[in-house]
Amino acid sequence: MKRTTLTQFLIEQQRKEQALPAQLRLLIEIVARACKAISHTVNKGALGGYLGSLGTENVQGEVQKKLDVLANEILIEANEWGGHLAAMASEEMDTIHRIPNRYPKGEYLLVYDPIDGSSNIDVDLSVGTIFSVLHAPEDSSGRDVREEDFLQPGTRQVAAGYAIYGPQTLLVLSVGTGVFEFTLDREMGSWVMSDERLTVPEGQKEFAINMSNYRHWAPPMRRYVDECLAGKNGPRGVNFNMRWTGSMVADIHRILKRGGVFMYPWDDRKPDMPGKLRLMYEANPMGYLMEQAGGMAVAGHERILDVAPSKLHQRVSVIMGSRDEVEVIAAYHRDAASSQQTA
Ligand code: P6P
Repeated sequence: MKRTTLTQFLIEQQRKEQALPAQLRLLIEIVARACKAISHTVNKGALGGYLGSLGTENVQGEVQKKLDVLANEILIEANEWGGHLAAMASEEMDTIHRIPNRYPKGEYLLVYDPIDGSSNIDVDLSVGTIFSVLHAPEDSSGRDVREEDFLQPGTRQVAAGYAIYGPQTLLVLSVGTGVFEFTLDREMGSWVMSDERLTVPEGQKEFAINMSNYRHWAPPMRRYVDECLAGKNGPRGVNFNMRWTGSMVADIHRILKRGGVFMYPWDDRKPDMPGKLRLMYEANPMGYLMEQAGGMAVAGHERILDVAPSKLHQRVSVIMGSRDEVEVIAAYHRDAASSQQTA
């Protein structure tokens, strides 16, 4: 069967859908090529000497794995010369990385998590790279890009995607015309389309959350999970299943393919923080993909893509997946918010 490669797909998007300016097409090709290099490194594991930690911490205060830093460097080296970017930002860098003056600057901003779920690397569980693409502000062309140029709501994304390094290496991508999946053909070294116009199935009863945090959640979150656990004898009248991989990319990919809901909500361990996951390079790109696939993504009851960022590494509560289940959870959060107001 003739398969469509990523390059053919991107050219068709450029021709048919006018969804893809040349610089954005180049950006995606380059990120996809960098993800091939990251996949090669991840798959080497101990044989490449890339497992384990560096003993350093990133801006999040998290221990950096060797692969976190290496993947970040691969993405910088792959992207900074191409003339498609004005700047880059990453979970692994305190602030933005401007394109060096020796290279031409482009009109896009790339923000990414080079290896999400890196704690899984040493135990051979799936990890991934998550990326989001924004336009650099019009007025930034004549000046140095600033951090606040990145602080755009998720609705302004022009493309987003992830690579998942698992039993297969996949690239899942949207440029605003639906979600498409490509599988890395290692012999040919090319990305080959393996699924198109993904849609998040509804009516699926599988939830993903770290249950060990149960006692720390807000009441609407506990209400939803209690009802899932009550199963067919409870108010939902049906049994649920649970999955939690500790790797957002793996959980989100499963939900994009077979439905369900992913939750990392606010909890009282750090009450001043809205959640654990980062808005700019985890929640926004994954929320964009979920919506492009007919799913839904909220922070409590607010649409994640409407959240106005105030800091590059800000965190957010994340609930996303099948529209029917996310709507139930959002309704419980609205009920709780309105009863608080009337109390
Ligand atoms: P916990 C990985 O560190 C990550 O950022 C996401 O990929 C994942 O969903 C979550 O954190 C796991 O968090 O608290 O269950 O270890």
